Order: sequence, then structure tokens, then C-alpha cells
Amino acid sequence: MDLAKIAESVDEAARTATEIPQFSDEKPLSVEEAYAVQALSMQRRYARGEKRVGIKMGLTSRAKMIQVGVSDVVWGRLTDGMREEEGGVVSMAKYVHPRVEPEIAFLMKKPLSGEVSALEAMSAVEAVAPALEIIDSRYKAFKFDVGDVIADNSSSSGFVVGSWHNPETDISNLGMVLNIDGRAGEIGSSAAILGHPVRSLVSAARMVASAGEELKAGDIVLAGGATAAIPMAVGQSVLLEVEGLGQIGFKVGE
Ligand code: OOG
Ligand code: MG
Repeated sequence: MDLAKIAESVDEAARTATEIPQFSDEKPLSVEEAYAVQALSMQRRYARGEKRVGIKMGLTSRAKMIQVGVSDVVWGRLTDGMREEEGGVVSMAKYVHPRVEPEIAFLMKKPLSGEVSALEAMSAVEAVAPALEIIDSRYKAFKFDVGDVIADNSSSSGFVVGSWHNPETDISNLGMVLNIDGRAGEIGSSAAILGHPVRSLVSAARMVASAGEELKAGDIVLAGGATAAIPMAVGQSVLLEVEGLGQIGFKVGE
């Protein structure tokens, strides 16, 4: 299998916001091959000038696993080009069929990698914030198997981070309400993220290490959606309220 060619096709699909058929229809990618494709496709982005700014964890809550029918925790890379402005307008034209989901973000103050305890993980955190992830599978009908989604950078395509809070903040069980046009669309708790979002950070440290990488000081780590994601549509007003961490949002434009 030509992994570089597959990387080119997922990268082009993301760059041009064009959907592509699932690889699993023809020949499924193994998890290992899929991460190799992801790394190769991200190298293409870095070559175009985008900078890696952190990583995203995915499928860390039951609601998310059920929504997409894949039950392995996955990860992907975030770049500066994916960041959307808090309170700004997100353009639908950049995406294929985007969805938005409520998350918690960590800001790292120290490198972290490999097998670490929850305590070690938290002591490497500078701050925590509410976050919204815009996921956009490049596959037709937002359908994929585990290899497809990993190859596609785990659907990572945009993210918004709110204001940073003290890392001592108890984030174990914070209410999270994702409002669309002033109405609660999804309601959950940060506890839905592996029982406690710090477990997602522990997994992140282990997973990046297996790719020979580390979480670096200054990196942002998205812990994963606490609820199912909501399809985005032009004209929507998206607002996330996280208990104790405040509100963040954006408007959806053409
Ligand atoms: C896969 C990415 C999952 C999360 O937070 O669980 C994810 C997808 O749902 O397309 O980002
Ligand atoms: Mg997510």
C-alpha cells in the first residue's frame, strides 16, 4: 500500500474541503498504517507553513464512540491554521460537513510523554480552558472505520479555546452545555471524558510517545468531546457554557 499517496489524498481532501471515499471500502488501513498516513499528511501541512500547536484526543467519551461507531481512543495533531477566533465567524466554506463539540483544553507548561500518572500529568499543566472542537471528517457521509479516521487526522479541522484558568481548578465534573441559537443542544459533564479529563491527558502522553513525539511546553491538548457533536449550519450561533470556566462561542458564516 502506498501510504504517501493515501496521505496526499487525505491532505488534499482537507485542504480543498472535498469529500473522498472511505479507504475501508477497498482495503482497510491498520491502526499502525493509519498513524503513518496521518504523520505523512501532517508533514505536507507543515511544508505549506502551518505550525503544530498541540494535539487533540478523540473518542474519549461514550457519547462520541456511539455517535461514530468507533470505540478506540484516537489522537490527531492541531496546527495554528486550524485555530478559529473565540467570538468570531467560522466560515462553512472551509469545511465539508463540520460538526461542533464541547471540550476541555489543557495548556502544557512542561514536556510530557510516555507512561505518566494523573498527578504527573497535572503537574505539567499550565492552565485549563473551555474549548470547542470543529470536527470535519473528509469521508463521505461522515462515515469511517478506525483506520480511516486516524488517517484523516482524527477528523481534526478547527478549534476555539476560551480563557485560561488556574490548573488547580477542579475539572472532574463540570456541567457543559452546548447551545445552538440560544437553546441547549447537548448537555453533559466533563466527567464523561474518560471519567476525568486528566485521563485523556495521560493517554495523550502515552500515545504521542508511541509515535516518538512528546507534548511540549506551550502545547494545547484537547481532551475530547464530552457529548455527541452537533452538525453546523450557516447562520447558527454556537455557545458553550462550562461550569466555572465561562462561555465561548462563534457564529457560523457562509
Ligand atoms: C472523530 C474524532 C473524535 C472527539 O472529541 O471525540 C473527536 C469524529 O468524531 O469524527 O474529536
Ligand atoms: Mg473532538
